[in-house]
Amino acid sequence: MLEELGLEYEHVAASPRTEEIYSLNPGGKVPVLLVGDEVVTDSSAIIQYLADSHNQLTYATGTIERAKQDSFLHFANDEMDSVCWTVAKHKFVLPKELRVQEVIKACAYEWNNAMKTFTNRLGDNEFVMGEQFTVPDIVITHVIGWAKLYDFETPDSNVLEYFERLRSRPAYQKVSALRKK
Ligand SMILES: N[C@@H](CCC(=O)N[C@@H](CS)C(=O)NCC(=O)O)C(=O)O
Repeated sequence: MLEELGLEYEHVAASPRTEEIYSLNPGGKVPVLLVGDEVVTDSSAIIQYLADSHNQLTYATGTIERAKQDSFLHFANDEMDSVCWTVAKHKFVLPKELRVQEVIKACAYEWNNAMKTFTNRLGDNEFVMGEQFTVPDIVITHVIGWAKLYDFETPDSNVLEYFERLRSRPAYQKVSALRKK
């Protein structure tokens, strides 16, 4: 979102569950956004704040468009991101004795259901909200990329075209290169 907005920022490649991060986020999770002395945690809150405070890449609060935009954001978090996060937990995050391999099959099933819903919700739109690129497009593109790491399928249709289109954006390309360093 910082790149999409063309803002200047400092990126600190901090690891989760370190003293540095616990001092900013009691959950020990990354990312965190520092704005002066203030700390904002949780990716969706971070990118929505950046969009709102710059009045760009978002519809205004209280509009029907914003309700629909938020609906895509909740859908992405509840039905896409949570599935990938559950896989991550059972592959490498949880203590070994708590990991359950069968859960991963259930997640693949849930992912495919989410993709059916998303195929219908996206339709022929360029972005989820139509012609306007907004906050949920960032989250959804990120999560589809994440799902590919687990060999979850992206329907070879409007969804794949959307993913390739969004991934080719200069901001995405720049941040991907940063992550590979
Ligand atoms: N709700 C948070 C979740 C962030 C999250 O789970 N981050 C992972 C890294 S991508 C993490 O810090 N994991 C460490 C842990 O779970 O202890 C968000 O949306 O930013």
